Amino acid sequence: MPALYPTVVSNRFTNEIGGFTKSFGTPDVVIGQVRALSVVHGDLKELPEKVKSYVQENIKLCEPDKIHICDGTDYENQKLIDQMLEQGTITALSKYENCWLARTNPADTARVESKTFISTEKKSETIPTPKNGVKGALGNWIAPADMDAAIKERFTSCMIGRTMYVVPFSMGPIGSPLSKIGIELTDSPYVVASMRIMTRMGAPILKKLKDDQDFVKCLHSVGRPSNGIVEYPNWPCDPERTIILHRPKNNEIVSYGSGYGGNSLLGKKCFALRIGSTIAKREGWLAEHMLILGITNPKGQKRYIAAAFPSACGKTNLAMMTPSLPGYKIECVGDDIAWMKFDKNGQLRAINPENGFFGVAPGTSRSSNPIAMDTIFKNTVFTNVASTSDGGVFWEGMEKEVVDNTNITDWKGNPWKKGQSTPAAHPNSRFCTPASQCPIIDPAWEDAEGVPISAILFGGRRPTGVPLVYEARDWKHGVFIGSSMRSEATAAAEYKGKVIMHDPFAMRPFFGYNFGQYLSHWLSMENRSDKLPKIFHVNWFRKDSNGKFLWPGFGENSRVLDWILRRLDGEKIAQETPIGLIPAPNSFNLKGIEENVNLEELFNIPKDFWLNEVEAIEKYFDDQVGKDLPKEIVLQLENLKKRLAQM
Ligand code: GTP
Ligand code: SPV
Ligand code: MN
Repeated sequence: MPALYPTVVSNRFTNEIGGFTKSFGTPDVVIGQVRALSVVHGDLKELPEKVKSYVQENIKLCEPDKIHICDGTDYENQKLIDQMLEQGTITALSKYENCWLARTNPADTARVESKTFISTEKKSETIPTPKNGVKGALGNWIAPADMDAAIKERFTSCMIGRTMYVVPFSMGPIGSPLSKIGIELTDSPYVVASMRIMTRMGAPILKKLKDDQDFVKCLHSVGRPSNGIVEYPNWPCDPERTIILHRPKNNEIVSYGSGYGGNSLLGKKCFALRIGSTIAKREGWLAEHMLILGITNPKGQKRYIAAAFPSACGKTNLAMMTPSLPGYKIECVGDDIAWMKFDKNGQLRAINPENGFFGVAPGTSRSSNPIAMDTIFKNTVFTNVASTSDGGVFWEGMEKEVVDNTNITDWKGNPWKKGQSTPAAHPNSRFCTPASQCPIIDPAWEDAEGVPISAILFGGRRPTGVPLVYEARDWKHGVFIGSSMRSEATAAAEYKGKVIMHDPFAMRPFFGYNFGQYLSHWLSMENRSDKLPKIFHVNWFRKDSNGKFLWPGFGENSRVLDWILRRLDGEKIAQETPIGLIPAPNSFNLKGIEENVNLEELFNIPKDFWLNEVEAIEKYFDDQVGKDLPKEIVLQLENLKKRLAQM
């Protein structure tokens, strides 16, 4: 029987997560004295030794009232759902099967890059040294002692009155040589329910984990505001003191103050990308912000492509695309993250370390992404979308899919009318849904060896100047293209306005170590294989002078993939330009949409634009990367300049 803690430590603490409204001071706990606590689910004694000490250490720090070791069962999930319904964290969406809607505190709706830090002994291990007087924009560093202090200040006693959930999870198929295990400790049932969708979570992971085996340590608390006032009892958080910390040396993540997305589902950006990229560097592979898709051409030949686009720039859409070109078939392996490694034959292989999709809701519709629409209406947690009076969901882009006369309630819980100036759904509202439900999930998506990658795509939102597709001249040029990526800011992070930001490899918010060294690591891949994937850059978002998209996008992007696959086959359908290879005249398949597409404008490469672009890239490298920039990249930039000058 679990030993119940008899009384609350101090009556300055009120207990339940939602009811915490009073101020509180330092708890009356003697350091080193572990409060008796009740283990409400699972058995602490049965945890692998290293997990046990990690849990005990953090029980001491956070002082939860209860411990719940997650087994990942339906029964457990139902209990969590019931509890969240009771606390108002979620509401039921009666129109669908096992679907739920969470509305967050409006101050907690996206990743917070500015509060995300990597901790290493030396700052230069984390970020390149910017030019004098320039603020670094390739990640934030924190000294180890400051990280310790930040944790102590925020986590001491932060779980009094709460349950600490112990969430064992695997990134990647359980048992794959490419997979890694993590343990997330969290006080958020929403995080537990979401981690169960996004990762392989529960008892089988603990069974796999040996006593002395290492795992990625993930500590998370939604936090408590220091003034003691929880403004949204259904969504406790502490936006003012939110901080997301990583210590690569210890494979350690510590996240405080936010319950949302990449801030709290620690398997995703924190583990699979930031810590993941540092492990990948050590072990000689790549952890990337990329979708993975399988594509079969009309001849029946199947290949796999990985693509890196910044947040909210079309990864999920491309990964689930319904091709408009007859005879093509797309299957989905993953929509956000790829772990890639060259096998002993020099073939690059990729796994999707995730188990679900945490996808942008607005813009997802029958016409733009029918596959996503066929995936998400069961067993899904929606966050910050609008709801309808018939128990369904709504967001911008779903106008044609709601029945007339249904009333809409916006993401904040207020009545909403069509045509209103504020959006119904938050622009970064999301669905969290099991990947296995995707009707076009690839048969090999859980293959332990990973799928073979034939091409890598980079891309972003470029309203001007950047053609629909161009091909890198070789691997080094491809790495340069990745390093010089730029894209319009989106709602997935805290940036405002349509500013064009540098986002190398779509990884700017996710580098786990110095970007200059990351580039060297990418360049070094050339020594690992004589059959490197071809690299391309794509841009679905070029606009005409009226601000209208020049390219229909979505399913029509299959035409771009068609050209790419034919290039992989060695077809002579490319012409040289200063920036890379673009389709030769009449080689790009426009059949059926010739009328609506201005190919000339789509592939135009304006010299002035590119001279400015090169200047901006050069300044960025000078300002931000300095002496850490590999000389191969400097050379690539020089060569591009020369080619442009001759244009
Ligand atoms: P994260 O989950 O944040 O990493 O985003 P993502 O890269 O998966 O982007 P997603 O596929 O969710 O698309 C984000 C937005 O871009 C949605 O509003 C889409 O409708 C829109 N979008 C995606 N593909 C296209 C396209 O080909 N053309 C246009 N015009 N918009 C697109
Ligand atoms: C992104 O921002 O790239 C996302 C959402 O996929 S989050 O998980 O919040 O990082
Ligand atoms: Mn996505």
